Amino acid sequence: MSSENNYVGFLSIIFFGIGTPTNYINSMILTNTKLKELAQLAGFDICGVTTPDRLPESEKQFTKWLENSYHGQMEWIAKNQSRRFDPKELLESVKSVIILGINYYQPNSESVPKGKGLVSRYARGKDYHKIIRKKSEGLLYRLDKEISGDHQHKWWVDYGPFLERPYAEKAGLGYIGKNGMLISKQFGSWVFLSEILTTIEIEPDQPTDLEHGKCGSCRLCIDACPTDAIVSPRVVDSNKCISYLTIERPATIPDKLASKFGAMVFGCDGCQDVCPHNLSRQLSTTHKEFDYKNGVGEFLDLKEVLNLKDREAFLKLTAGTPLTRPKEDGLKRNCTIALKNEVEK
Ligand code: B12
Ligand code: SF4
Ligand code: SF4
Repeated sequence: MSSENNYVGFLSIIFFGIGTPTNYINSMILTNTKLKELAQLAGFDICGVTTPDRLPESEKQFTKWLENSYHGQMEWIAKNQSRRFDPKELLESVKSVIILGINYYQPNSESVPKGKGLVSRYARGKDYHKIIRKKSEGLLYRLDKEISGDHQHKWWVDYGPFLERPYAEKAGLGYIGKNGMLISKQFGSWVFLSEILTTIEIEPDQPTDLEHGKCGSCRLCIDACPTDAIVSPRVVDSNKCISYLTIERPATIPDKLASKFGAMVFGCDGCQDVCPHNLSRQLSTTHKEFDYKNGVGEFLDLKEVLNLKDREAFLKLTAGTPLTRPKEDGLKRNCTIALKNEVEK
């Protein structure tokens, strides 16, 4: 649901301790408890820490995923592989990997009104990249005040060449379910992830004790996926995934797949909606920025979108939200599909 097209731009705003030759960096220690306190003050709901080791199993799975072309036309994800696999290539003297999470859950209405298209939960309010960027800057400011001496950080949300879910699992934030989602103990899978790589030493968390259980024999998400995109546990074929097809704007969407979108016009929550770990944990977000009232909302009026006159009108509707991503023609294509699906229901 993201691209590294914007990666350079995003990197340029990454806070990066300036001009300290790596070999002069002092060893700095921060307690795990203090970090979590600072993360909470900065507005993050969950936080975990791990060491910057490589993750051979995840590397293997990622490589296999690319070999199977499950990334579709997201060519950017096949780049920077060595950096993606090794945090030290992203920050040479990295000592700790901090993973942060924010709950964005909000309930759905009982049904989709006629003539409307459904927007997935994560995209109803403001664009999370911007919101998390502000919170990350706030946390870095607090860290810099707390720890004296020279230290360096690099941080991303989503865009970076970084395996967010596997490191989140290793940092004890939750476990990766058969739907591929990182499922936290506190909020289920309705969390955005982001990370800070830092030269500060922080006592790591342990991979989760999984007190909230694993998938076991459950396969509700696999069976519920309208397009059979979960091809095996933890493996999603983007070519079939409604999220990819409606957000990343691939050149063509086969009719056979489009007919399974139902009313979805941006993203898809199907494999999360059915997860029993979510049902018992979903709590409405306390971050008003993600609230549907502060963005495009839960539904789009299909005809209104199709009648948008130009780019300016498109931006008036979508600016500051994730819905700018498929551009005007992509969003219109999605709405055309939803309208056709409504007629053929
Ligand atoms: C590309 C991408 C997509 C693509 C591909 C999805 C996919 N499953 O890979 C598309 C566009 C389809 C997509 C869709 C969505 N995405 Co997306 N996406 C990403 C992105 C940018 C990269 C993910 C990636 O590397 N995929 C490649 C696969 C191979 O890697 P992976 O899914 O992380 O899987 C690893 C583990 O499962 C691991 N693994 C470890 N042990 C084992 C063992 C076995 C046996 C196996 C098989 C695998 C395995 O191997 C894999 C590789 O390391 C991340 C951000 C990031 N930088 O990580 C966000 C991210 C994963 N997306 C996110 C979200 C919210 C979504 C959607 C829910 C959006 C929506 N509502 O429409 C859907 C969910 C679809 C789904 N079920 O995964 C969140 C997930 C948060 C969470 N709690 O998990 C992320 C982390 C963004 C963020 N910063 O919050 N996404
Ligand atoms: S996001 Fe939707 S289409 Fe993609 S794997 Fe989940 S249920 Fe299937
Ligand atoms: S729906 Fe079932 S199989 Fe899928 S992630 Fe949740 S617990 Fe695991």
